[in-house]
Amino acid sequence: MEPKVGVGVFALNSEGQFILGERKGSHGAGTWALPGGHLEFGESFETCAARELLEETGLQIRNLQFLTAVNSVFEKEKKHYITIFMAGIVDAGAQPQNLEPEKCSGWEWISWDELKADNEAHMSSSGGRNLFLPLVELFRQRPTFKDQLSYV
Ligand code: 8DG
Ligand code: MG
Ligand code: MG
Repeated sequence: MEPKVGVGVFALNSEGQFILGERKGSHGAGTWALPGGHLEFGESFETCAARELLEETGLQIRNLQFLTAVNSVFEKEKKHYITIFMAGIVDAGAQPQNLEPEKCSGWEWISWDELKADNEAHMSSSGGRNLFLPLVELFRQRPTFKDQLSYV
């Protein structure tokens, strides 16, 4: 089997927070991930990010920019994904709806610092959210990623 391409979206509000949800029903169930999904044939990263965000949350996004990519091998599930991380801005006050409740237990706003603290707590077995593997790898690759989120 060949690796697949997933797109994860930082949907930022005016306070620099973004949306995170707990995955349900597929690989990574019980872990917290950004909205996103598979890149379809012929699609741009921007189109995929906007489409998946709209399908999953009802939110529109603008100023989409490419951030970075990570390589994730899900050993147990025998899956291999390249994740493209994109970031963009949602309208002030806009709120996500949980439009795919079979796949996500609900959306919450979170900041980079909170997410980082959660990841560190979880890694040292002292609470915190269990993050979806591509996000854990993003922290490994770019611990100081916050700067790149604030320029969007
Ligand atoms: P789709 O069929 O609508 O395209 O996909 P989905 O139902 O939204 O599936 P998903 O599990 O949310 O996303 C598709 C795959 O993308 C997922 O199996 C793993 C991969 N993926 C990454 N990184 C990320 C990420 O940060 N967020 C999300 N949601 N998916 C990601 O590799
Ligand atoms: Mg999805
Ligand atoms: Mg989807």
